[in-house]
Amino acid sequence: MWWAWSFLPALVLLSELSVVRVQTAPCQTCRKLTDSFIEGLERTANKNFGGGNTAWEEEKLAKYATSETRLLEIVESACEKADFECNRLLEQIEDQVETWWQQEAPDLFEWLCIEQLRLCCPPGRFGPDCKECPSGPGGVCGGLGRCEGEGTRLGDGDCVCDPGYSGHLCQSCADGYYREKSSNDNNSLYLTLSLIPLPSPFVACYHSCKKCTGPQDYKCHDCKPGWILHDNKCVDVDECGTELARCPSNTYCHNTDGSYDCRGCDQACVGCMGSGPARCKKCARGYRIKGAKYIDECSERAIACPGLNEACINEEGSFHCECADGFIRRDSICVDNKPPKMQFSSTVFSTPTPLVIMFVIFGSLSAVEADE
Ligand SMILES: [Ca+2]
Repeated sequence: MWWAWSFLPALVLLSELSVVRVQTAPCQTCRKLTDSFIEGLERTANKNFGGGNTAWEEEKLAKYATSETRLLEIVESACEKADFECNRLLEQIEDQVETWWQQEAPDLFEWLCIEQLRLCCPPGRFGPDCKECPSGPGGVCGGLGRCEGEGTRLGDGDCVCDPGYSGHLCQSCADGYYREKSSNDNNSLYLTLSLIPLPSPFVACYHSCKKCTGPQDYKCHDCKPGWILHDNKCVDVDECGTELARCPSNTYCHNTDGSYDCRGCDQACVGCMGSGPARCKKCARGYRIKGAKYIDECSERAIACPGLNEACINEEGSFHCECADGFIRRDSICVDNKPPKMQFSSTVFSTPTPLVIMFVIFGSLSAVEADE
């Protein structure tokens, strides 16, 4: 391509990496690229070819304003070097950019990102076919939220409402909010006249209330999860005192406002009912209860294994003594675990060796003679 030679090494790399088709590139990348392109146009608006004889060059060459030299300048700075998505897109749209440059210039974003590449949608539209977002008085999502995927070929078009609002067009009061009476009147008037609704007629309830008639804690009608209604107030549920809490082993339940959390037991515990070693259900290996204290028995010199070559082994709530490595217990004492020396019968050793040999030889011969 006519301008590709100037960043050929980058294009070689990009070609290898460009497995994904342009259509999957997000609208945001295209918008960013076209915005950057327009900035480049503005930046080069007052430039010319420069050099010693501008008049001559403008006479012999195309005017700078519509020249490929200017386009190359813009293209080269359209993407930051580290912006992979932008560079990939730029590589794949060089034909379109050149076409756009040569024609009567329409809006680049609209022409390129919406019409040519089909990566984006016009405002107020979403999804592959650019369907209309839900709209009501006040505009898209009643002006009180945003349409999921608006302006792109993605999304489901559902309204994501501003805090306090809910419903298809964000006209309902969300949980945890109530409609103030005075605002309600004004808002109805505004809606009747098809004017833009007043900003935020919904006000937050007390933090524990799901439904309420005012911001105070005693104006609740319903409570958020973790709270229970009592005399129009929402009272914290103590999950730890009920079967509601579920905590993993070796943790304990800690009640909090509107919820609970599970906290780790002390290292001296196997299971516990609270923080610290005094709340253990059982002692961890190497610890035993002593008054209100849990101690490592093996670290206590007085009760550590007193025998020679013995090692103290901590157990759950107890301990025992074993012979150290390389020793075995023999007659209650830990002795070196070397194999015992070979011992032979005293009757063999009490017989003189030559006699034994003679017996074997002549005994065998007499047996042969007898057979013959
Ligand atoms: Ca609670």
